[in-house]
Parts: sequence; C-alpha cells; structure tokens
Amino acid sequence: LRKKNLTPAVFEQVKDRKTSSGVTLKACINSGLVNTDSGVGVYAGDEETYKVFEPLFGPLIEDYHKGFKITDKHPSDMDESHLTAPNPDPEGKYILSTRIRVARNLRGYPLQPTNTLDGLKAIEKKVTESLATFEGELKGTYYPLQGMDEATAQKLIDDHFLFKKGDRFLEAAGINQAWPEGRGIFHDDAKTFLVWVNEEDQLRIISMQNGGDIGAVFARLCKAVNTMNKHFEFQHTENLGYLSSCPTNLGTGMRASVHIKIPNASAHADFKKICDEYHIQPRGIHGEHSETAGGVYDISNKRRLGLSEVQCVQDMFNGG
Ligand code: ADP
Ligand code: ILO
Repeated sequence: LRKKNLTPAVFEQVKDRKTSSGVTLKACINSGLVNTDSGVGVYAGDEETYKVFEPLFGPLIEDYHKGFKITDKHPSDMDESHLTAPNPDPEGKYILSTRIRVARNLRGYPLQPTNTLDGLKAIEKKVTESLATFEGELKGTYYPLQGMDEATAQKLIDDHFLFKKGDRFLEAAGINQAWPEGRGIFHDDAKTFLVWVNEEDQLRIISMQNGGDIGAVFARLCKAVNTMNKHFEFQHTENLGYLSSCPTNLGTGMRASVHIKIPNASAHADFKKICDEYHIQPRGIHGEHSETAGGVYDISNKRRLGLSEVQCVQDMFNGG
C-alpha cells in the first residue's frame, strides 16, 4: 500500500517533513523498505504523524478501510445487544475458537516507534496497577516477559495467547527496542480475558474462548473495554477513532476472528475474491504472516475504521 500511495508527487510534498517529536518519512516507511513482502509497509511514530504525513497516510487509510473518507467521522458502538451473531457452529464441527481484540494507546505517550524505555516502563506500571484491581471475570495476573522462562513463553505463543518475539516488521519500525523490558501479558486463569502490554501498540485488549460463541466473546470484550475506559484516557480523534501505530488498526482497533476449518473453501480458485467481497481477511493459524495447517484459517474483519465495533464483528460473522 505504501508503494501504491507514495507517488512521486506525494514524495516531493512530504520528503522533508518532520513531526515535533522528530518522526521523519524514512521512519514511517522503513519497515516496508526492509520487508518488501509487507502488505502495508508504514507505521506512525506519534499522533502528529497522521496529520503531518497526511498526503501519504490519508489515501493509504482510505485504500485499506474501504468506504471510509478521511474527512468522515468515526462511529462507535460497544453495546453487545446490538449484535446479531448467534453461534454459527453450535456442534463445534468447524469453528475451533473465537477471538476479538482492540488496540489502544494511552494519551500523553508517543506511539511505540518513538516510545522510550522509560515510557514503556511507566505504561507497564500504570496499566498493571489498574488491572490488579479488576474483579470477577476480569480478575487476573500480570506476567512480565522479562524473567519468564523460554519454555513458558513459547507455550503461550504456540497456544495463541502471547505475541511472538522478534517480529521483523516491528523490528524495522523500531518497536522492538529494549526487548523484553516493559513487555508482558495479563490474563485470567481461564485465559479468556487477556491484555498484551507494549507490543505493536501499548495495549491489546483481548477476549477469546474455544468454540463459536461470538456473542459471549464480544460481551466480555465490551465489559473489559468499558471498565478500562474508566481507568485510562486513550489516544483518540474524531475522524480516526482510536489511534494506533499501524494505520490498519485505526478506528475501532478491532480484529474479530474465528479459527475455522475450511479446507475446501480455501482451495477454491475464487477464495481471495470472496474474502474481499465480504471485507474479511484470511490469515495463517499462527497469526499474520504465518502459514496455515490442515485447512484451518484465521478469518477476520478487514476494515476497522469508519464502522462501529458491532459492525466489525458483523463483518466477520457475515463473511465467515
Ligand atoms: P493480532 O490479532 O493481535 O493483530 P496476530 O494475527 O499475530 O495479531 O494474532 C495473534 C495471536 O492470536 C496468534 O497466535 C493467533 O493465532 C491468535 N489468534 C487469532 N485469532 C484467533 C482465534 N480466533 N482463536 C485463537 N487464537 C487466535
Ligand atoms: N507492517 C506489516 C503488518 C501490517 C498490518 N498488521 C499489523 C499487525 N499491524 C505489513 O505491512 O505487512
């Protein structure tokens, strides 16, 4: 998307621009320059990046979040009673698990590419102190990455709960600095409510469980996010919604997915075309940029900006 949208004319317009915290064009596009197989290839270093580099980011955002115009206002709806998504597979024949996550960043801190070790640690402290007060189904424990033994970390990654180490896209965007300091995962005993701390975004708030009960997963996420809204102020603007370092995660910051067995559909010649038509994105079984196994795909909503959270989940339900 960067290659398509950074035309010679746009390049001339933005090549010498800089945000007040020093974010340059080179910093925004380095991840895609290093990783030529990127789908998107840009990251924003701070809130101002989206304004200062709008000649590049504006068209790219409209390109990814189909139907959204940069001048539009972004809506929000986290009322689970507005969702119509009865379990599509009550017998558990096709859907292995359901996961819905949102990305969030705290107001007052830069986005991750320009964050500092002090910033990461301050965020970790603030967030974990608040999470420690959560009760009921949101009650859990924080596990810092620093000091976690390799086998425990790898098991959490293999079981789809924890982010992976050394992601080359994040590395080139400057997001892996001082790894693993300041990073960690909070979760309840059942691992159905989880919070990633200081990965690509400062927070990833996650609700997940086995099976296809999308409504229950969304209801838990609504409860978690509504509770977190009382504790934190997140970076947010009227037209871009919640801000994130990758422009694909703007707006709702929401990716609602199912792990689903579709060996025949995925082998169909029109698989990609059908996914595009329904605004869904197929990923491998271990997340983005991973391969898949046994015809099991991660199917999720592609658009996250310009439509509400309820509509994002509805996109995934309709497409899946
Ligand atoms: P993100 O969704 O946070 O953008 P990834 O695509 O890397 O990032 O996925 C993170 C992890 O979540 C991966 O291990 C992936 O397999 C897991 N995951 C995604 N969707 C589901 C799902 N429906 N059920 C179980 N695990 C899932
Ligand atoms: N920079 C990577 C990832 C893009 C979208 N995904 C995430 C996790 N932000 C790319 O361009 O392929």
